[in-house]
Amino acid sequence: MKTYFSYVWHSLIRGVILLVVAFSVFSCSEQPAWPPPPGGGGEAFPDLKTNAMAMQQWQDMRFGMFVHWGPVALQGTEIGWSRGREVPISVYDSLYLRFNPMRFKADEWISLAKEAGMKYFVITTKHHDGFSIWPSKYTDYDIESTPFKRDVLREMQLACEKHGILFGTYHSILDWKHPHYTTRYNDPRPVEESDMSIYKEFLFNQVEELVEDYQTNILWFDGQWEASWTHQDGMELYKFIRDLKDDILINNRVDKGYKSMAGMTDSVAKYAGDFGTPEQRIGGFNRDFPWESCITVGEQWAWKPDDQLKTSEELILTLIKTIGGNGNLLLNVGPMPDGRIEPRQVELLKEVGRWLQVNGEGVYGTRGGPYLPNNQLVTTHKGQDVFVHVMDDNLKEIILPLPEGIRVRAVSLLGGNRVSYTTDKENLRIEVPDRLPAAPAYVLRIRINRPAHLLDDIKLEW
Ligand code: FHN
Repeated sequence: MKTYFSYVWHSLIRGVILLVVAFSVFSCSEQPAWPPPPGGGGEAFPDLKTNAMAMQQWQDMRFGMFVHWGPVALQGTEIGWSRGREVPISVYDSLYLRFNPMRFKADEWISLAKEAGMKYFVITTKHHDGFSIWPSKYTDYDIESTPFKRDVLREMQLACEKHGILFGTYHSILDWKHPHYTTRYNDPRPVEESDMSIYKEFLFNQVEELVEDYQTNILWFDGQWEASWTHQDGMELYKFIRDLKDDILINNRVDKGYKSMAGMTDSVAKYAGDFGTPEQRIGGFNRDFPWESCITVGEQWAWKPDDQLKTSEELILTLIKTIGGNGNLLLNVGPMPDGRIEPRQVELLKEVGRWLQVNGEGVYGTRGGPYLPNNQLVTTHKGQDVFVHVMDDNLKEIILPLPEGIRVRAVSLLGGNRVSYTTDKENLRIEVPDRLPAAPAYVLRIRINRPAHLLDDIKLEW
């Protein structure tokens, strides 16, 4: 027999369940439906748009590991560029015969990426020097012809899958070694007998291997700038890849629209590509076209003995300024010839990871703004939260303009407690807590009364 008490109790439980369901539906409905990304196949394929879900997931990740590696690590000079320059071509092109990185462990690299707070991974499959880091069906100048023989790319793919890190690949369009690529670099070989149609078939075949055999999720092209590669070639390659795998992301260096300084694309309608690629610099604030800064931990892309490395503070501030501009950061390490990432770089990445363990809520799944960056702070936002990344720990008060209709529900310090604040008709005034986490930046979370992505960009007048 049901007693009155059990009836009341069950009604209460049912009511709580209904409330939880209603709240979760409402809060999910608060999740922003990000505007469709503008990129795609360019003017030749105007209806071929960037895969919106793939782009949203990639932007949510915000932070990835870039790796430039190959037999050139034996020399310690720059990959591709030192061939025929600091290193005679005959010497450079024979390095693979000595390449035997016996201490290479893909799991170690990806475990480090994970500990650093990186969510995706991009490795050079073939750089400008033409060496393929997987056993390609289309060349013998590849990993299978080295003493090491192991399929580095497969091992990286499997390690990424094991650790839940998105697997991506860098591939150089230009190839200064291939006989049919018609632009030479410090190389006396004539090009009269060279046939770009033969080279393009080789390039497309290798790209198909990366997509079909290794299921890459990101094709990070480079080396698009020489006359041998045309705008039409770029759009054709973009379409070819998307026909193979629709939910892949392809950067703007597949085509000719890359603007070197800004790293963005001259015209998204004209040129193919899904995201912009400012290099060795932090891109400008841009919520219209997705972008990613690629930056080295040291000064060289490939490993160099005693390279001048950035500090962990510099790396953390670089990450903050990048996401504050609505970009992703692809941070590059150059592994050593024995297959290890050098201990100095390992420690730097672990430092970044420790900062992200406290402040990751203000990074992952966010977008830049709504307050435009300045020298003291940048902001990111997610749902009804605005995150203020404060890079100046001398500030005693932070004043943020409040757009009409915006109400502040709470302010708190990530990794800390609630923070005192006052509001008037125009501003939010935050009293900076006395005790702050370790430098180089602390993050405040401001919960407001509506989805922050609806706010327009707000300029800070200070
Ligand atoms: O020439 C390359 C360079 O070696 C490196 O790969 C960077 C990073 O993507 N991209 C080119 C320089 O713009």
